[in-house]
Amino acid sequence: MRIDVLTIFPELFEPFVRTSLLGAAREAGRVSVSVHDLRQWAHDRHRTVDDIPYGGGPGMVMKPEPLVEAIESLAGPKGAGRTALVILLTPQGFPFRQERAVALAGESHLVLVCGRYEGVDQRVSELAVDLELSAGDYVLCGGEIPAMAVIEAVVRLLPGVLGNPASVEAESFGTASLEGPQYTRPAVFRGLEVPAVLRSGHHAEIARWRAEQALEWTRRRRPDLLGRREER
Ligand code: JBZ
Repeated sequence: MRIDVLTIFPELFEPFVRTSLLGAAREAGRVSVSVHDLRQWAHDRHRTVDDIPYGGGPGMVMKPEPLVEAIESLAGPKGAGRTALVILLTPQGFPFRQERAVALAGESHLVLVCGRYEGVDQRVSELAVDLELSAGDYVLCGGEIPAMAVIEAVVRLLPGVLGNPASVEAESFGTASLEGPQYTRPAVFRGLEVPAVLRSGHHAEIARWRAEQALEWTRRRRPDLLGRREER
């Protein structure tokens, strides 16, 4: 898979793409990630990428010309014949969920466009963007962190990236319920014991206990996930 990122803060991505699972996936040739400074496509010597909003109001809006030209240079013109999927990260986007990550993992080329300022000129979406996504219901200052969330969620699903595909399986169930508590050694830490059932060696009882704990945590913390099972 090829991933291109368009941002005014390319330096935010450097440690991220070099580290951990993503760094290893790149070195193994499973994915290539290229980060591009949007200001390369600015038209003036001040490298301007924003301007004041029509109709007034606070803040600045991302200008259409650099963005559309950058997207077209990475993905070609929108429409039939474009093989890349161009995604704008914006608070107005569809919420990014696991089912979307699974769909995106089947693409060969993603272009992730990070919004900044108060927003992006609407004509960018109309002329050059295929899909708008949001990371979730909290306020951020730009699309860079959401883009990293998309990259990590998608790359870990690519064949050969996770050493243990069983954890991919387990976590697709994990989108419908939370996992319960996890423990490692020592068996007693500061007076707190690992539950006896986990040390019993009774695999069927362990599985039943884990399922009960998972359901109880999901009821208390994420009842919305239980309602969502039928949606998937
Ligand atoms: C996002 C205009 O740039 C922004 C600002 C906030 C923001 C995004 C882009 S994407 N928040 C989110 O996914 O929540």
